[in-house]
Amino acid sequence: MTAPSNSKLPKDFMWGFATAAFQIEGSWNVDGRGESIWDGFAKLPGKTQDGRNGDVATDSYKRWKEDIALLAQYGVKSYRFSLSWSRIIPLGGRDDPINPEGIAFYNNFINELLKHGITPFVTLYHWDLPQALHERYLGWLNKEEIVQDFTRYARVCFEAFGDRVKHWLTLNEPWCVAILGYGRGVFAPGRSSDRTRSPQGDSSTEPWIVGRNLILAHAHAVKAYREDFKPQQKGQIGITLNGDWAMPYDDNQENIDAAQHALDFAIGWFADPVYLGFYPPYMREVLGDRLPEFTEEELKVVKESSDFYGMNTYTTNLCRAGGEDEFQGLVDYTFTRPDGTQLGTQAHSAWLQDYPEGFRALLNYLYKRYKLPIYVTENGFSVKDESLMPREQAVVDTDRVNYFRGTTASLLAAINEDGVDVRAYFPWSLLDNFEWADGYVTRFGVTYVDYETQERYPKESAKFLVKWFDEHLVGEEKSATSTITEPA
Ligand code: PNW
Repeated sequence: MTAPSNSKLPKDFMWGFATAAFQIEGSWNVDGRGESIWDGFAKLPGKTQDGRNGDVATDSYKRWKEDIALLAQYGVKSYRFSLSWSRIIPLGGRDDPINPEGIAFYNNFINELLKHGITPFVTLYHWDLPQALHERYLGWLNKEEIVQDFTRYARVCFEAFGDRVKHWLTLNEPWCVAILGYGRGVFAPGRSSDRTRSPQGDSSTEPWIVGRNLILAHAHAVKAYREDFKPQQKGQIGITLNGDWAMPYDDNQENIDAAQHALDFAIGWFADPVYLGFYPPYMREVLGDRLPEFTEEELKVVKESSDFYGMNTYTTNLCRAGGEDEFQGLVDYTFTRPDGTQLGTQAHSAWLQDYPEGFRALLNYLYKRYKLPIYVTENGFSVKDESLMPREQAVVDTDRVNYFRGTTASLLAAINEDGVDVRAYFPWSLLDNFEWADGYVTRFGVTYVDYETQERYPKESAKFLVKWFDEHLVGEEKSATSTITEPA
């Protein structure tokens, strides 16, 4: 039975799965790769929940063909992955040598994707800063150096891969880089004012400086692309931001305001400068001079420096005024409603509950405010205690299936009923993988990874998504089979 056309996705809608280099590649010291800040950080005692690191991860540097075969089997149209800066320029800097083996690896990878008719969606920076840049000049804290080094790295990538890559993301989730890396100190490089956590750092100033520098690095890479590559390569480039829907806890005006304040700090901090050309006034009010300004010259580069809105989103928070946490805009977050019920199903990650209505509301909010096509570059769910289950049980990931049933319905409603221009949807993640400070305890994959054998097993959620997109995409015959086979 075919669904009526208003319940279909628009023509050319892209879907596929997302990953990031450090979370899957492993082979941290192979073929000339340099060290990244996450290599050392994950090996420090107490930094990951299970004490494990990214040395092997899902072994995807070696099993890349297998990963692509899996994508082809799922019948995706697109794949979002990131490049490892330290494979391409091992020491990272603008005068440091390029590693031909790094370039060759991603060339082969991209060619293999294209051979299967899968469109590459490439992130330049998913948190794995070359360690040498942190040692030389404190990485993202150093505006002059990092902007030039990141721009050169971006140019090297456009030059090497831009003939085939037409969808670029500069930075993944700058909020996480700045707040979790330089404020809370739970992500590399682990700086914080909390001296039980870190010998160095100042959580009251560094995150805001890093945020400004991330925006500038992004903007200069985009400028380079638009001036020197886009005319021939004709691709699109933008940034991708994390941000969850914020709902007032109740009808009190102060809580209605609090929800907007939460959005200002989580999303507006980056999105307002990049799309509108100024910081949210509420941030200035709270942070005063600690929020570093852009010069006139800088603002010209920053404003309108993204061709689309790249949206990573997972959940919804109920917001109450009077919070103490500056990183949340002095807003209190909860999942418990005034009547004591929970907003949705709890994930393994403490910060995540399933609330699909929030996904639809956020799509509407972003489209109204920033008025650009939206690419959903991440969306996913970690099932509670999944890593404690035997594999046979873990692949029956009912809570994740319900999550994707909800978000796909919201996606369709936002497009067809609300008129939001959404062009792509990338569930996180293709595979269970290295979940940063959680180590391997938290699984986000639609494919189960047995970390003893590195064998991959499709979960029910993969089957659900494959079938759902099969039913909702219009047009051409799909090249891949949508029957999913289990490994022998
Ligand atoms: C994103 N939070 O990170 C990242 O882009 C992925 O690399 C990651 O694996 C995925 O989401 C799942 O966590 C986040 O604390 C990390 O709210 C932390 C938060 C949100 C997103």
